[in-house]
Amino acid sequence: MMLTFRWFGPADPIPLAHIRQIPGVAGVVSALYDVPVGAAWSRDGLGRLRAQVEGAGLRLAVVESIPVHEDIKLGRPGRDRLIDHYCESVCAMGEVGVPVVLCYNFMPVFDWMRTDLARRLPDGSTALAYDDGALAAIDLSRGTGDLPGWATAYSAGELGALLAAYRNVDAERLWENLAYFLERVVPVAERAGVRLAIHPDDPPWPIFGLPRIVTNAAALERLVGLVDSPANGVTLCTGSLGALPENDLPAMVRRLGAMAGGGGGRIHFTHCRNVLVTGDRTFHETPHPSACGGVDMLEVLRALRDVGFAGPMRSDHGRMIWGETGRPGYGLHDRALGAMYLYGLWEGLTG
Ligand code: DNO
Repeated sequence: MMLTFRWFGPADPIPLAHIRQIPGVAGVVSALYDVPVGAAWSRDGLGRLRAQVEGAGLRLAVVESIPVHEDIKLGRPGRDRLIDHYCESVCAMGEVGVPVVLCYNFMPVFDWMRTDLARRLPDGSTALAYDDGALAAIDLSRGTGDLPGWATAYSAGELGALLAAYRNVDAERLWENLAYFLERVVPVAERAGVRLAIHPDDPPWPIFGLPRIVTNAAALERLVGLVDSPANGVTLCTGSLGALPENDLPAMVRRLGAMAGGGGGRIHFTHCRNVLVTGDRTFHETPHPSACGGVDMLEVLRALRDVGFAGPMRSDHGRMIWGETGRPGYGLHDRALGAMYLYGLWEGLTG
């Protein structure tokens, strides 16, 4: 297992030098944030990113994400050209010469979604929270505003048109469009030495009437079966999948991990964070340890150890603690504490 840390490129207020000071962290998870969605990534751009990361004594381990253009998810006529661009980006990843994992998602319109970016926890820290009732009160007629996590911000008009286009795309159509995409991209990834790792939908249920399909064990198994190649794998995100209490995370790890695909089977990347479910489709994020939330992190890591997981792992969303401000979920302090916790668990499990 390689412990990694997400870095949002040169604009990230957290310097690589600070990331390097977290014991055990050897790899960086990053992306080219200035390339518009749908355009091909250049080898030069990725090469510069790699050089920057390596110059700080770290390795570029994961590209998270190359966003998938909405026209691909919608199955619109222009998708072939966009898929070609995607394949070019994947080739560029292969050509920069480091074995890399590509984390991407197939969530319509919105990436991860929260309804409260600063829920105050009893210890005085703040954390990200989601409440289905509060979601219903969000006024999309004003565009995407400053909700979290999105590769693209949409004006009111753009968002309205996009939501209207999705009225013809139900869950099965979205699966078809995902299969169409993977049938074309996976062979390219295989040749390029890149491992695709889809990120589960977060939260793992439909929002704003839009389908969300990568939500549970059956969906992850269907996904890897769409194109049966070791290059077609998943990001095991404990926080996303853990928001549904019926999701048995260690069991998922054991099933996907037992499939052919190298150490860890089809699990190519792990996002570890913890959530506490407090009601129906209502949860907030917590510190990483098992005792703090509903995810039994020790059992998840034990299962990963048992299936020989050898890929990158990162601590995911942290709380804001010790007065830190900045990008919700992506401060330094609590993610560093999470990384230390994961490092310690792994050391205990692997001796
Ligand atoms: C949230 C992240 C996601 C993830 C994308 C991958 O914090 O885990 O935004 O990067 O879904 O495409």
